[in-house]
Amino acid sequence: MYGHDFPVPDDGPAGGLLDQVEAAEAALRTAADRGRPGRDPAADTDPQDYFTALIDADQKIEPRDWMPEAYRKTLIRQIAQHAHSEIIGMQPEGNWISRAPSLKRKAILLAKVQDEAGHGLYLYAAAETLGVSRDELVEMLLAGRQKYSSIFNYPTLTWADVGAIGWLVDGAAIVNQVPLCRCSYGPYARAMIRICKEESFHQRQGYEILHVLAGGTAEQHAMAQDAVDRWWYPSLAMFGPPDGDSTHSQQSMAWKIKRFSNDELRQRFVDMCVQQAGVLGLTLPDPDLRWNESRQAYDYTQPDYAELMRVIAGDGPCNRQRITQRRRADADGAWVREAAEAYAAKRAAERTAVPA
Ligand code: BYC
Repeated sequence: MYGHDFPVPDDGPAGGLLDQVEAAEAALRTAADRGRPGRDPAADTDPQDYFTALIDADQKIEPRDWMPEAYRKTLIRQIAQHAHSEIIGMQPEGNWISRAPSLKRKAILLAKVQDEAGHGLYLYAAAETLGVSRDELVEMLLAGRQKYSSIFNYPTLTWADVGAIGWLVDGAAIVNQVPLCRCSYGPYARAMIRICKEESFHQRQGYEILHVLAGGTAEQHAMAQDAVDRWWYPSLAMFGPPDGDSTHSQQSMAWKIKRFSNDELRQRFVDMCVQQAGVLGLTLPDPDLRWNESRQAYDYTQPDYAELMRVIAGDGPCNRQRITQRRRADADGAWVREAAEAYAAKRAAERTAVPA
């Protein structure tokens, strides 16, 4: 199913990561088969104690379970932000659908962008199990009260950017998301398993675009290198602020929502990309990138976190354009929602009508 049609390093792109997704899926089933820690309703167990016991036993918290309000709020924040990112993330790539260089490239890109819409829907559905509606979430995004990933506020200037997004942005997304397949909240973990399997295809399509360009004419090679130069640091910033400045990491890790810190995942991503860049024949734009024998990892230059904070706060190159387009799409789709509601009301009335 995941066969390669071009040369790739042993572990990638996404090769080893997919094995981790399979393992997370197996662990989910084993946990379900093992059964939950017993709870005698008559013994009146403290719900907080039972919640903690479930987390400690690596069981999933399900929508029917009691959960601390702060756990619920954290999940809504993170899952909604993730869903919004998938939907806004359709824009930079959608920008190239009408200009893809061939029919085959266009079909592949269309499929990928449609997948992102699907990911958004799985995630909104997972968030809805926490007692919030999709309409409320969309409203909060449009009003600027919820965020989406910083990365989608950068422009896609050339066709090579579509390749760089696939390789680097989807690559960073997978490194971040594979551990979320083991998240303690069941609906989010299950959505992530499906999403990660599809993301691996996304990463490979980007890698393949860059592979073709890097092996093409001098001009094409330069275009690929320029795209990697522009997307490298924003991709590193996707993992969030450094651990010392991350407000939520500690609590989210204690709840097993996050399994690794922002810096741990960023390092994992850098280590993965160095080898893959070598196969592409492209250079990562960091003169200080070098193997550190004692850490068994690459030393690298951190992204500009002040820039990350500016982009998150709304002042990136494309923030205004992205949110304007999303508001327009929402307004343009109002008639579809109204029609669906009218149809649902009609069907409900038919079901309750007393036959004459
Ligand atoms: N962008 O305490 P921290 C995709 C915010 S879609 C914006 O470390 P946390 C794709 C953070 O929310 C990929 N905001 O937070 C789609 C928090 O804000 P508030 C999207 C960011 O949650 C289409 C504050 O900074 N992936 O791949 O522990 C086409 C402090 O941060 C960012 C996900 O959403 C950022 N980069 O960790 C192609 C993954 N970083 O509300 C591709 C799920 C931080 O407290 N999310 N912030 O003011 C996560 O894993 C975590 O939420 C994060 C942040 C690692 C992102």
